[in-house]
Amino acid sequence: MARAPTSRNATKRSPSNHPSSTQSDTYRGNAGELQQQAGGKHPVLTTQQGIPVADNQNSLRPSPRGPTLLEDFILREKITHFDHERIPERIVHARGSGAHGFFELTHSLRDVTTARVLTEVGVQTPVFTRFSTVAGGAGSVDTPRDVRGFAVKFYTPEGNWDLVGNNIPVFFIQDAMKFPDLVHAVKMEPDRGFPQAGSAHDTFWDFVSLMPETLHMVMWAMSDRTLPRSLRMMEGFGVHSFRLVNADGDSTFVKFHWRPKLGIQSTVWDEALKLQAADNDFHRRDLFESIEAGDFPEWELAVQLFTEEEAENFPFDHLDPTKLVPEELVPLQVIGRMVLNRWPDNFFAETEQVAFCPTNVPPGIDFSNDPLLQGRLFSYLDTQLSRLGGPNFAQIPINAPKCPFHNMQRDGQMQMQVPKGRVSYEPSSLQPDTPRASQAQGFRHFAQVDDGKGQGKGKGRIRPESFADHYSQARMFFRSQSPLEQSHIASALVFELSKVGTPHVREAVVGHLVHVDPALAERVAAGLGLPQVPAAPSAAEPVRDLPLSPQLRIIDRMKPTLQGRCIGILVADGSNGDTVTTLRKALEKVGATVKIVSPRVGGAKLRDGTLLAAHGQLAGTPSTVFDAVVSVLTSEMGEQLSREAAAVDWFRDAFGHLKAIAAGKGSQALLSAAGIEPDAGVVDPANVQGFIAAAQTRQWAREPKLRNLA
Ligand code: HDE
Repeated sequence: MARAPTSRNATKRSPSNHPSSTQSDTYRGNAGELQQQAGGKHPVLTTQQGIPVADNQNSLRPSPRGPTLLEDFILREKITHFDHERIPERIVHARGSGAHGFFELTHSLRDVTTARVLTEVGVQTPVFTRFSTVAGGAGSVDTPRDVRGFAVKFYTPEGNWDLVGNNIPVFFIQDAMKFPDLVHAVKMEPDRGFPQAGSAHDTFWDFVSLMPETLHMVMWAMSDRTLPRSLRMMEGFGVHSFRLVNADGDSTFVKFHWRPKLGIQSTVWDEALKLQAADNDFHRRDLFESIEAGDFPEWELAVQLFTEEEAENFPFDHLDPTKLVPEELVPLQVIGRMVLNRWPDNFFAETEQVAFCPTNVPPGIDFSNDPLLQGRLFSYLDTQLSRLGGPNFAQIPINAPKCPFHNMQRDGQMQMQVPKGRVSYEPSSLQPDTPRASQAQGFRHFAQVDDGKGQGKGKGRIRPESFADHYSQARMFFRSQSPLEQSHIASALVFELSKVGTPHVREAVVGHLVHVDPALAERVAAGLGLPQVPAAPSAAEPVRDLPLSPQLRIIDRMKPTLQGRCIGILVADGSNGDTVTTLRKALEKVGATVKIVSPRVGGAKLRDGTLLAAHGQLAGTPSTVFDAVVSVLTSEMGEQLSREAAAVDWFRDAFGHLKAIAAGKGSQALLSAAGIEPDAGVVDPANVQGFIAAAQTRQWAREPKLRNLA
């Protein structure tokens, strides 16, 4: 007979380290409304079958030191469920963070579409948005150099619309056929199982060197776009051309853009590297904290609209996903805003189980013939079937439409619905309330007439001639960047290719760069220590100098604001509380979040004897997690901390990452130990306005003095 531990054990040890069923609760009522008599607040623990559990600490044994009995259905159910807790992670975009919110239309597109989500101004459509990195596994860090996914599920009154985009407006490849190859090349190498979450390895660059169509996106991937400061400071793009279709059946092409209210901003490379150690969850935490604080992330939705005829005159083929439509060619029109205002209740149920499918489009939104998009229309539903285990994943609450839905699809694993009646087919005459297709409301595909271009020989595995120019837009992107951003791209290429062990791969990539920009190729070749610039491969099309597009830069588009930014104030025993309070109030007034850092998390005993609690301990809260830093220290504490690496690094990194620093006399020993030669971005804490002005940007002028960029 199974027995609970003896009361001797229970009284000798605390229940938490040797819990005992001698404290077991008593119950009344049936399983549906079980109440504990003791305490009264907690519902009674039950099995999945609703059987009340008396002891959640000890498995069933014939004697205290005997084996566990198979009869223990409670243990078996608990362990079995646990054994099956994981589902396959996404093949790409496994690491992600999501949030709920709404989309509000501010400008109707009634002329060009019937989709109500894009025609009814002022209506708030619920959304769930998931941001992700691409290459890393679900448990990888938030801040590697990587493209970010930007996927939005709109729960519209006409069914779900999934706009599954990225933070870069072009893609690596032109045809879905190459996607498995691209992903296999970028993910960890199959024999060694590394590197995790990064493209700086041989197989990725081998693929690049053999697939010149990747070059345009490679320029973006090597730019600061892949080092976002925050998910809230990223742009998003639908990438492909989609169609909008109006009531007359006319089609207009559309490109979708998300533009962050806080402006676009990135980190610098050294900072991104150190963030991987400082906080694995840097972006997830930032999104969570901003929503918890009521400082809701917001984006504008903008569109580029163009007709088939206009597209004919573009100096590129808009159906080629390695090409973008410059804003200077087709301006952006802002049509609405998205606000994320609610963190999911449960990560797994929502962020993990959300299943985006580019095929989810309401009537009035349609696809283009972009061959990459066409492949995606197949892939996502297919992947969800294996990831979520069967055809009923649309019934999972995060995936279910919020409008009514009815059809004759039946049964299958995990069916949650209980359809009534005898009719599960159509047409039928037996049941008047069965669903029927509607010509008036139903989705109608745009009646495209195949233009037949390039198809003269009939069916075939054909790539259009108009997709042949792989370098002109890569050049346009690179040359549109500011000199510093160009240096960042060159340095990123040197960094990544330096991690490539195979010399011919390095050289082949540099050969392609000659087509992008010969000076870039020279810089990268020099950075790699190549004796000479390798010869460029032959290009299918002559490279053209397209008009530049300054809108593609980031640095000079950073918004001069402290809203959404976080300032760290370092204090220690003896710090002047008045200085801290004045700064804190001024910074919070202009929208910054302020966090106190101290050698001990319990806080610092200020000069007036009060205790100032800290948000973080110095060693665990490096300056990488802040946008600008302040230190308010006595000279004595400054001296003492100047002998501690964490404190010295706090300043060295803040300076190296081009951040504003407010540091008074007491911090001089630390500044010296960090080798900082004060510049315009280093001010006295008493100069509050000066600090605010400096903290609203990065000290770009500092960068060339600090590191040898390629
Ligand atoms: Fe994806 N992609 N993709 N992709 N993608 C997936 O779907 C795929 C592409 C993007 O937060 C997978 O549910 C193919 C472009 C995002 O859940 C998979 C091709 C763009 C997410 C898949 C592409 C994206 C995915 C993996 C080429 C930007 C994460 C698990 C034909 C416009 C969505 C899953 C989330 C996820 C396939 C290309 C964006 C395997 C075959 C281009 C943001 O189905």
